Amino acid sequence: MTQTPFLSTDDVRDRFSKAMSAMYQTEVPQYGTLLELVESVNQETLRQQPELYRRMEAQGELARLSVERHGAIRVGTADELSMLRRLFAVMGMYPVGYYDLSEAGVPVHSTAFRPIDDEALARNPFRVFTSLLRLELIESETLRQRSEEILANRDIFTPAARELIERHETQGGLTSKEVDQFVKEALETFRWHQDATVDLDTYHELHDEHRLIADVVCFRGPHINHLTPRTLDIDEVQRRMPGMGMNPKAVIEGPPHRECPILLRQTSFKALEESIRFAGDAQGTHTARFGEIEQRGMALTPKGRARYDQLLSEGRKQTAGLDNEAHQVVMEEVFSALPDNDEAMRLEGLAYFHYYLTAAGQADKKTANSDIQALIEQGLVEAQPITYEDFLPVSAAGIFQSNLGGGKNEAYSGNANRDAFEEALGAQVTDELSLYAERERASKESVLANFKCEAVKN
Ligand code: OOG
Ligand code: NI
Repeated sequence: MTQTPFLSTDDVRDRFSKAMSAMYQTEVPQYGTLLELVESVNQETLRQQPELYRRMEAQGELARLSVERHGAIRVGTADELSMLRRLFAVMGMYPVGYYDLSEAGVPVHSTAFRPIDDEALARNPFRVFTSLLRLELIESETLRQRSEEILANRDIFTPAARELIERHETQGGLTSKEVDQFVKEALETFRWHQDATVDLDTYHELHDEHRLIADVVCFRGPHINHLTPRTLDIDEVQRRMPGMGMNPKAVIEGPPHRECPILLRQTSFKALEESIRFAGDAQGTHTARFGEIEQRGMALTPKGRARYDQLLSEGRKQTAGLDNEAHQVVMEEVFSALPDNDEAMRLEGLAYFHYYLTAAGQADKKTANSDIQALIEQGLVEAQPITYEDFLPVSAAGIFQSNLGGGKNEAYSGNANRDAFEEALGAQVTDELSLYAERERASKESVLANFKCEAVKN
């Protein structure tokens, strides 16, 4: 057997995400504190819940509990976005999902570059929420042109990064040594810059239109603006943040606490004000970078998602202005309309499940049955909820807003434009729901193949 000289894209992603985490901890020490807090809450939770410990150990989840789940960046042009697509492909990350944030008053639309296969997700689930600034939504013609000119004058990729991306594409991979170089060069794109490319007046003009525009346009690169580890108890981390010197956002976004978690819950410590040197040597500040945590639950079907969206908007009507504790109480009440156990979620077609053979199912040599529910009742098959691997636009908007000083501009809304986004990207985004549906279907098919008929079994 000939050995491929190339490292797997999963290994590239693993090396890159670890290097990115190390860089971000040096750049934003408070993020290191957040990692420590999350780690201690996770350990306590595992000690208090031996069943959770056993399940996570059995699923090989413990070793990667502390690796980051996602980060986020914002870019300014179609060229930057399409080159990022090629850069992320080197790490086995592909655009999944289209998120319209204009609806929430933020002039961007986004996708998540992420691994797609189960094995790739299990190896390292790192993903990057990537937003493209929509200059076409800015009303002022002069500001728009000025932004375009500034953006046209920067290259957010190093020449060596471009060269290695091309090499990956032509030779079909990178050697271990090339990967080390690639990680080093790619990191340059995500680094923080203390020097702005514009003078203080230009910064203020752009900032006054929307802080996000200043954040994207005024710097040499799309600094990583947060990283996000996974927590096993988001409510507890939110409670303890102030005691560790962190200023948490007002409320935890997404669904409330449940016995059977759904989708995604998120919170963050608020972005820090950092000093910047502007062109002409003026000193000023910019607020962009924060730290976030997430807790994931089961992926919902379109029917389940419609229920979620409806309950969320009902909840939001009742929670305006409430602090997190009161907000969560109301949300739990509102969400009690959704069944809180795996079986009901499955039988009502509200969530996606992966079907497995139980030990008895594997040993079985006589059953012939194509009714999955009957097989479950006989103890031959078992269904496990599929974890949601994507993002939620309303939550993302909440995260944006709490870190952008509440900046929200109704004038941007109602402007979803997936076609324009895909044209800028140079590719189509994969529909996230189709991935869960396909995984459920394939698992069902492979389980049922086992119970077809005697002839097949012998
Ligand atoms: C991205 C905000 C969205 C999430 O976790 O929903 C996000 C940004 O602020 O650039 O990261
Ligand atoms: Ni995030």
